[in-house]
Amino acid sequence: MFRIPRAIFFSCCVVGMTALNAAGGEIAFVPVSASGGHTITGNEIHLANGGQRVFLEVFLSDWDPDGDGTPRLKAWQADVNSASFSGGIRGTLEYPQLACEAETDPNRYCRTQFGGICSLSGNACIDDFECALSPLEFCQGSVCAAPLLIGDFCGQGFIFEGRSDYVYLAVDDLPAVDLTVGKLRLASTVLAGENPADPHVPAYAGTVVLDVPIDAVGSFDVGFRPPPDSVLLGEDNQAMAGVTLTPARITVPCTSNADCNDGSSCTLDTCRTDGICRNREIYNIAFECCDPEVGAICPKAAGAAGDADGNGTVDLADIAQFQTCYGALSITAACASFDMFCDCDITLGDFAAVLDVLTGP
Ligand SMILES: [Ca+2]
Ligand SMILES: [Ca+2]
Ligand SMILES: [Ca+2]
Ligand SMILES: [Ca+2]
Repeated sequence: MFRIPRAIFFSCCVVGMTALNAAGGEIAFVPVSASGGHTITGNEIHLANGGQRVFLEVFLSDWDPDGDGTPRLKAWQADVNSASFSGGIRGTLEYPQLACEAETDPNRYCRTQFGGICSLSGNACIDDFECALSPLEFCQGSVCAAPLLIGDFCGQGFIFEGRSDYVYLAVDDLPAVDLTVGKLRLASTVLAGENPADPHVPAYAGTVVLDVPIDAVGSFDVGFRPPPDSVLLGEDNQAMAGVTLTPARITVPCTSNADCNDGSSCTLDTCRTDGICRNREIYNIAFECCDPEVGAICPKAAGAAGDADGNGTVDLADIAQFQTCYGALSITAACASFDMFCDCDITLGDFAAVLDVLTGP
């Protein structure tokens, strides 16, 4: 489905040729506002504290970096990756449910979407007909059309088509916001042939709203799922190669050392004066390992992982040695090569990892 980026093959040998075939394109998250104190620098927003609602915008750019008019943008999809919503020190980002009543607020404007949540069953839905648990059940998250039903909500993501910097402002398109349970996906395709050329400035494609919990601490990177979930499509219906997916970073400062507890006894947790947590290892990672539960330190294996007898292969002789190390209360130098996760124990998990590196009979 994807064109092979030729630049990869040439870049090793022909310096200066790479630009000719260099793929471009970027789907970027840009923080634009928050409900409380904050500062924004590029793709990063520093909140004064947790308990805020943050607005991020999706921008598309640079799909024709050499400006020769091709490729043009037929369709795009930006699929939010929620994997890092709990990637800070503490707290989990959440999608809010924005009420429908503020239709006049451009920051809450509901737009075409292709997935919601049934009000009673919680099942994914497109329209009310798919929510048949009771005659009262309806599809939440569909377009907020009158009459509003109690509890109906607009999306936590929307596309404000009227903005002057909207990527498909001048052409007919089919914008869509997918609010299927646990998912948020923005997309659009042009209707007929008028694929826009690269305007050489970032073009707005949609808005995503996230709630940062009151007790949140640390940095959360909010990005996009890799292709084929997040793509730019050219006029040839092919996904453009080499598109950069740029996440936004939401940072909430710490106020005490306790705020910075990373759950590991192998690190010393301190809150710096600038509100950034520092989690410094209490052991020498070059020569030692550490048990994060109790902070016990043990020697690190000198040789290759799994190769207890040091003969250069991981084979059945090493497996036989494993049995004498399994479950041992202290890790000897001979057994250290089996501590595959450098956490100062020899467990079945280590055994499975040793099997993965088995190189001989
Ligand atoms: Ca081009
Ligand atoms: Ca720690
Ligand atoms: Ca060996
Ligand atoms: Ca281990």
